[in-house]
Amino acid sequence: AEPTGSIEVEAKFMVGPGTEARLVVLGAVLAGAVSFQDQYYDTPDGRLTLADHWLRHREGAGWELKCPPWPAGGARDPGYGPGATSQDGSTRAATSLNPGAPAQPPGSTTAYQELTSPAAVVARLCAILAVAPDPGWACIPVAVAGLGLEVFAAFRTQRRSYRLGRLSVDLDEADFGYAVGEVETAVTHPWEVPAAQEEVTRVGRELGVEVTGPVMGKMSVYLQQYRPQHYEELVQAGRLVRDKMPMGGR
Ligand code: V4E
Repeated sequence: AEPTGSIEVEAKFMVGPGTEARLVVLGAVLAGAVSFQDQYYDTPDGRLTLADHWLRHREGAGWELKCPPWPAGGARDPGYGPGATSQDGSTRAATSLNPGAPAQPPGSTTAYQELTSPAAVVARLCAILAVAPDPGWACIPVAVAGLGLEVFAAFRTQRRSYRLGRLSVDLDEADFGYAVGEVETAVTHPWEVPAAQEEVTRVGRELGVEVTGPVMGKMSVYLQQYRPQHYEELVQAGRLVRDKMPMGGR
């Protein structure tokens, strides 16, 4: 099937004191500075996130579901099946509606679909949770309540967004004391993902402070701090990479 909406290809990098100057040298233009609160939802036993599905309500943007963009082994699978390897050498496997499928390797680039249409979000949630959709679940808050989803993470981000050609670069500072950068681009088709990954990786390397390991996302750091058991389960399931760099190390 045609993908619903675009696929967001992202690489995280570690922000340092020189990052904004480097952005300007590369010709990036500040597109805006915003602050927003995110609330992430899951079942009490974490079945959405264990299936690599990230449902959030973002202030100013509304409901969004970040999820793997292609069904495992689907016609448009861009060759990420078992055996394909990514730049960090980890096995990259297609994720899918199958909650047991391997995650995309955390810590390198990621490619996620961002569903916002209520019908698409609710259909995907029901598929993952193996629940028959209720005709009354046309709006997301009603479905969220009906599915028994609860907030498991809530934090505020201050974001400075730069435009760099067809890339966007976000410099994020979360209210629990973690800063991270993200280079992002959007593609329409799965086969465009590898070239986009190369590009966001290259620019992320140019902008970021050099680090030896993968750069943690805000969620990894948040869960490690506030939800250590959920964090541990996600690491075990291969959905998050273990944080080897405690925040004091910045
Ligand atoms: C997809 C995902 C999560 C949801 C949050 O996504 P993230 O890109 O980290 O946050 P943010 O605020 O920058 O979202 P944006 O505004 O760009 O839409 S939490 C964990 N994941 C999976 C994941 C992963 N496995 N590895 C890495 C490096 N990032 C995310």
